[in-house]
Amino acid sequence: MKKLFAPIAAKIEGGKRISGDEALQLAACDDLLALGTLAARVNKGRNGARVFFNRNRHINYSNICISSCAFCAFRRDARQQGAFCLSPQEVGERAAGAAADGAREVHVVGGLHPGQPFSYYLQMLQAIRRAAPEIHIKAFTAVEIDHLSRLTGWSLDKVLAELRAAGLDSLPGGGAEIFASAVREQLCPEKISGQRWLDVMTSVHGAGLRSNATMLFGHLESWRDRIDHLLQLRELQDRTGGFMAFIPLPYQADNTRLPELRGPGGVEILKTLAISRLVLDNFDHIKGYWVMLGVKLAQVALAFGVNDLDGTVIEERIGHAAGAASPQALSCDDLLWLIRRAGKLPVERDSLYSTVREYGPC
Ligand code: V47
Repeated sequence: MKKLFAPIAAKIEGGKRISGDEALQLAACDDLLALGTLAARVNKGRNGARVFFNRNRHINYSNICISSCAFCAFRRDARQQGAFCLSPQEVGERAAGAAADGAREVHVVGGLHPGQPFSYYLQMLQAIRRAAPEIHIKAFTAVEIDHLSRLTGWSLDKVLAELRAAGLDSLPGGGAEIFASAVREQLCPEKISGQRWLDVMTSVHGAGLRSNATMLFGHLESWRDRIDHLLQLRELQDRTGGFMAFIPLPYQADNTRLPELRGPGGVEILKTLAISRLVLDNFDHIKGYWVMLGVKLAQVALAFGVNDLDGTVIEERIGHAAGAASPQALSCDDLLWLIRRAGKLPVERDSLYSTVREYGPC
């Protein structure tokens, strides 16, 4: 393996782009630490010792969803026990509470609701804007945007323009899952295709909005599927430059319809993070989402090419419904401690990665 690894490592160190086949060869490498060191070096070239975090709050406006994805433990049918749908005013109140606690961003997502009209989503954004005028509204995955386009019969551009006028600032990266159609067919047959997810993001970026991108991994997909997912994101990023961070999400299996899969182990998670850093040479940030990674592995991930720990989060429901063992929230002190104890420099950022405050080593 060393024979194969060295020329690919040299290529990366020389600033050259690697191919899908080369990425697959890296995936076959069982020297985890060599991969991690390489990814960490690439990250250091971009971000130095700086590790970003933000003060944010997740708000799930509803778990009622017309799609029934096999991996999702969060969704409910409208009449099922535990189903909920917040009013725009309730979402606004949560945003006001978040702002009062110092949050700069709300991350607002929900299921594909069968009954709410487009005005519900506009009112939700307006209610947040009224209740917390300064807060950055990162809301609605590409899957929700597609739903709203079908609901209204409007083009993606018109839907995005209306949402933007009501207060939308950027989009999260959820709903990408894994683009490979054969796996998607088993995992989430009712969901939009991988190509449609990419088309929505093309419109999002074309409208001047920034977004993130995710990949759900460690379920039915192969390494080839993962690399294919990364290459499609890299290709779109070449065209639009609109992605800020890439966020690999390890599968959490509890209460899903695929519980026997267990999800990836720590070695596989670190390897996937490192390879993401190495393939996505046009992404500035690889986010280690501590909710899904677990807090301690997220800290270790800072030595494997990760340069962002997301944020305080406050109330996470999607990962925890599926058994994520992490806490509901981290304080700023927790995040500072984790980053410093990894030998890095914490930087509080805003939602578009402008620096809010640089913290020293201790
Ligand atoms: O879209 C659902 C995934 C996503 C499970 O953009 C699961 O800044 C693991 O997208 N196991 C929601 N993952 C989370 C998300 C996100 C999180 C943090 C930051 C950002 C950002 C985006 O979680 C869903 C889906 O892909 N998911 N169920 C599960 N059982």
